Amino acid sequence: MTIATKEQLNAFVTETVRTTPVTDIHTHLFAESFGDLLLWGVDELLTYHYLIAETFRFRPDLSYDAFWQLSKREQADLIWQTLFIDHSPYSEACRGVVTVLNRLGFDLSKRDLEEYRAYFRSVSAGDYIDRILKLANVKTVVMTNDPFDAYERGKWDSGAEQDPRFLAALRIDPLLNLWDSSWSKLKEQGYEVGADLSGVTLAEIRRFLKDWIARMNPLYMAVSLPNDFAYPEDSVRVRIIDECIVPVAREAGIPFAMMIGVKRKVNPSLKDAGDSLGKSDIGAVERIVSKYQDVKFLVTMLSRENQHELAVTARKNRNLLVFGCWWFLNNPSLIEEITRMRLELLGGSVIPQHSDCRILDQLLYKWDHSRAIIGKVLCDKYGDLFDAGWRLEEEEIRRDIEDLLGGVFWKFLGKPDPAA
Ligand code: RAT
Ligand code: ZN
Repeated sequence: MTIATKEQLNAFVTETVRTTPVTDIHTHLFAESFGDLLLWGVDELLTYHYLIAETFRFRPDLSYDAFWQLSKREQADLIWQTLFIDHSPYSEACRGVVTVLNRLGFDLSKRDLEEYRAYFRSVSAGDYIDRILKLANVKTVVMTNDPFDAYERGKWDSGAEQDPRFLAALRIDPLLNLWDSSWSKLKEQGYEVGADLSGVTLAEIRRFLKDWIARMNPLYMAVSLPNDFAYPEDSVRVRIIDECIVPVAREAGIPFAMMIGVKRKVNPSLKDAGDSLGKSDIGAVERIVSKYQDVKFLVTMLSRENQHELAVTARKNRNLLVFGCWWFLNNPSLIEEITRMRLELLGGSVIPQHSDCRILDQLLYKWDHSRAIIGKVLCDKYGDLFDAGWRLEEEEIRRDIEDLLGGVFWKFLGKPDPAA
């Protein structure tokens, strides 16, 4: 049906973005068979590392050690008191908790943490996964799977049943960022590697990658890279990229995802909350994607300052797909600015968002909040077309939104959307 008025247009776009199921291309969530690797519930929500960093800002009296010695429940109590009771929770990470509790139907007027806890004690992980995926309208979740983590490896070894809603991504940070310590872990897994990359080491790294690809069937290989990531460069990292990651990605027909711009551990006392960001050299991205035009690259960058040049680089290289507003960019003002700019430069050939959820429940807020902004930006974009005399069919808008919320990803992979 053709859309006749601006009011109709806005209502249709908003509703379609709200109700279209999502493929969430990067999370830290796990299927139920991974046991306690899947985090969920109110104490996990409150102890999300984003909230830990915010809590310390209000508590100069609190020592890092004292905090880390508390039980998870005690940490959650302290964070709740500091960020939700002593102050109003309007930072994005705090607002997220409020959205989640509200969407679960809790009475927020009482602010009674014990009541929320009682609910989580009464529900099973399996039922809760079903409830959250349905409420968040997420059809597929891409996990972050680390073959260097012995605990996670144990889960893969146990041959647990696969849940088709949770798909794998092979994460290789230790290989590219911590070779000095990770080579011995490869050796323990039976690969003939040496610290200096000599002999059969590079072939053995390729064998390691191929073995894990066969085992996990990952949609892509991924790494987070520091803000000073350079390419080309005379370094272990770049040799492994050139001689192992690229050829294996090519052979397996899967993309290499680069998440660029992290400064790890600027405050180690904060643990996971102690990482920061820095502006990166877009030239490194430009050079690697244009050198390997037969390899697909998914790229997200952490610094706001890199966003425009990243979008322009994607215009020049069709093997580069830009995705998500990552981590410190996952805030409404920045999502709006970045999404607007990307749609203006790239049309719909982009993945506007991923959730990066670490806790299952967060799917509710990360997607609610992002959908509202994507919807708003699209209303403006279609509205501009409408003003210029372009009339749209509902079917065309539905197609575009399905693409943005998953279709673009699956087409880039060259695979059918398994949940379609
Ligand atoms: O967003 C986060 O929670 C970060 O801690 C990281 O996990 C980041 O997203 C990453 O994948 O390295
Ligand atoms: Zn992440």
